[in-house]
Amino acid sequence: SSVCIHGLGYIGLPTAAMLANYGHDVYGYDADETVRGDLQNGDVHLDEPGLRAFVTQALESAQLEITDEIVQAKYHIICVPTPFDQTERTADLSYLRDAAHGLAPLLRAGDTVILESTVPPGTTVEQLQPILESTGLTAGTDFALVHCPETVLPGNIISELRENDRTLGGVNGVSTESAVRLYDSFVSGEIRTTDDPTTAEFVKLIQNTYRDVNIALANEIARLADDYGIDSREAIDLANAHPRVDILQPGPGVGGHCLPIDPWFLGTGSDQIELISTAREVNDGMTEFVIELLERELNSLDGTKIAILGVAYKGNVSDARNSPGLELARTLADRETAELATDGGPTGDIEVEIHDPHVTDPTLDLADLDSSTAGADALVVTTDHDEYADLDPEPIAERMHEALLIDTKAHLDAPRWREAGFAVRQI
Ligand code: SAJ
Repeated sequence: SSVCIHGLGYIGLPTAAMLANYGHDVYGYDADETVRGDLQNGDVHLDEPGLRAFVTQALESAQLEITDEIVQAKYHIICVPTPFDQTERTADLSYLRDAAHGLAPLLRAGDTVILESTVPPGTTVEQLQPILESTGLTAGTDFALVHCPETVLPGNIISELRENDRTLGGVNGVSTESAVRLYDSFVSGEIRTTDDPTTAEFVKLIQNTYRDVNIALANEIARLADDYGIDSREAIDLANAHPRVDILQPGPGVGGHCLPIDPWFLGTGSDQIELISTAREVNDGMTEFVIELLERELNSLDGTKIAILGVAYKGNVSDARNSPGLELARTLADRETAELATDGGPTGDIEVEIHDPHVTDPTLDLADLDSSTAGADALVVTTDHDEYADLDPEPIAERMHEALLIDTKAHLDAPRWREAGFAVRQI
């Protein structure tokens, strides 16, 4: 079939390439001219394993064409960003509305429109449908309208796109079936359906919320275990041996563009998010817990140098959005300013250096490993990159002022670091 993809980001681009590589005639459109131009030149700038080759294959086969306009197609898939405004506590649906207004004039009877972007419950029916129906066509009778959320894990997008189960909700049975036919052509996982887009939107949100709340439990357990003087990870492992218990791992907080955001989407049309918002606070509060650990070990943070290893939001990715490592760096830096403001002298000065072998963001002041650890009083590992597990502690110990390692991911080989003279604390 012919498919037009609206939005060529982390979801739209792999989906476009996937459909193209499965023989569909795919037209990829992005509102950003630079994104289109780069792709037309064969440049894939998104950092995701295997994506470049996958997209190149689709472009070279000519099954995927990057177009400068939205084109008519049997299927339209909308994969645009839906950022969350933390202060207003609302989702910014302007990209979605723009996409819908662009598509409406081209919509024909018999077409299918699928929304994949993560949205607050009700968006497909309350926001998208009226714009598409302003054409005089009716959803469900003249054209199919469906929400089909994506569930792929960054770092593993291409195989998850093919293998993950999908939940798909159309405005009626005919709509749902039309979308099933398209996803069936490349999805090897199970396709579950509901004839209600709002349910499909809700399912996506509660999946990420479940994970966020579960991690909050793990983080609270870590703080409890600290009070009781026991190892939280050993306790969680033993607890998880029970067939009905499955607690996730504690850490420096929850990052990325999904888990810290999606739970709030549930609260845009309801106030019933007591546990959910508390879980968010527990996870965000891990920054303060790491600082507490630092203060306990160093007595005072005044005049210290802290090296933070890992500003990607999780291991082996380069994405630093909502990253716990960055949040820690910024909180420590803000503390420095606050102290300076109150006592006017340089005594409160905390020097913070950040390091990451994957992140290339030019707006971040990243240091190499040697200079970030030179003279440092503590090393805080906030991301479980493979590279960090292989670090040699000896030369790092020699460079540092105090040999203290706070391993928030329990990722490094603690006995080896202790042997090299480090005091090691894990979350
Ligand atoms: N984390 C922990 N402890 C854990 C697991 C994760 O602290 O035991 C932290 C990570 O370090 C990271 C954050 O949680 O900071 C999120 O990482 P993640 O790997 O759990 O999830 P994401 O954000 O990369 O992707 C999630 C996935 N959702 C679920 O597993 C339910 C993915 O399948 C979704 O497609 C994606 O959100 C999305 O786009 O919504």
